[in-house]
Amino acid sequence: MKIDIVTIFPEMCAAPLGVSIMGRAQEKGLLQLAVHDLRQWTTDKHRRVDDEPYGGGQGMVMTCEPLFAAVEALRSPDSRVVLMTPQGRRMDQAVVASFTPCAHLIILCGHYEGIDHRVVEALVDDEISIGDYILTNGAIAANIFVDAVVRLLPGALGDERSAAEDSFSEGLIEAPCYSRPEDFRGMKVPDVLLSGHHAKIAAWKKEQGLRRTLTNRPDLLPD
Ligand code: JDE
Repeated sequence: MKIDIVTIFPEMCAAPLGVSIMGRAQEKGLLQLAVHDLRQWTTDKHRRVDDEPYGGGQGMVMTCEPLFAAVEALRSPDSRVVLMTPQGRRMDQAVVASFTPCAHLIILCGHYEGIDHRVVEALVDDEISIGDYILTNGAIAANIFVDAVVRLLPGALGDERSAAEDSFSEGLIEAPCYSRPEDFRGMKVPDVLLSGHHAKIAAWKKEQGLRRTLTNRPDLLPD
């Protein structure tokens, strides 16, 4: 997968996406990532990417010119253009998985109060929000989106277990987990996990998963 991120803060994506599993995905050739400074597509001497809103209102608006120039320079017939904005469709694991077949993503990072709507209408395929809160900068949201998509690419995890087995893929939260020591400052690992009784362990995990889902994420349970 090829991903181009367009932002006024390229350092905020280059560093986090250059290490760990995202860094390795690039070394393995699974991901071709490039982070671009939106200001390179400005033409005025102040390199402006924002202006006041028509009709008045709070804050500044990201203007058309640099964003159109960026997308026109980067796109190919198979690119999908994604805008990170709190006004977008809320991302979850199903939304993330829907992007894994894409050959090329161009990710525009929203900033300021808004983005000129002609960009959304003419260029953007998907407006994506990572959640119902406001960040200072869409580049932070882009890191989260890219990480979630790229870890699903075959070979990215290089891990014994597949991404398909993870929490959320089955619609519930998983059971709590424990490792050594059996007794830490008097806090003990549940006996069943030490029993070696696989059927009992499976039943316990299922029950605990349901219990945790009920307390932490009742919204995930079917009515
Ligand atoms: C992305 N979830 C949250 C913020 C913004 C008031 C102030 C600022 C037009 O694009 C944006 C992008 C962002 C940064 O991204 C997020 C985000 N997923 O906050 C604003 C909106 N209203 C606008």
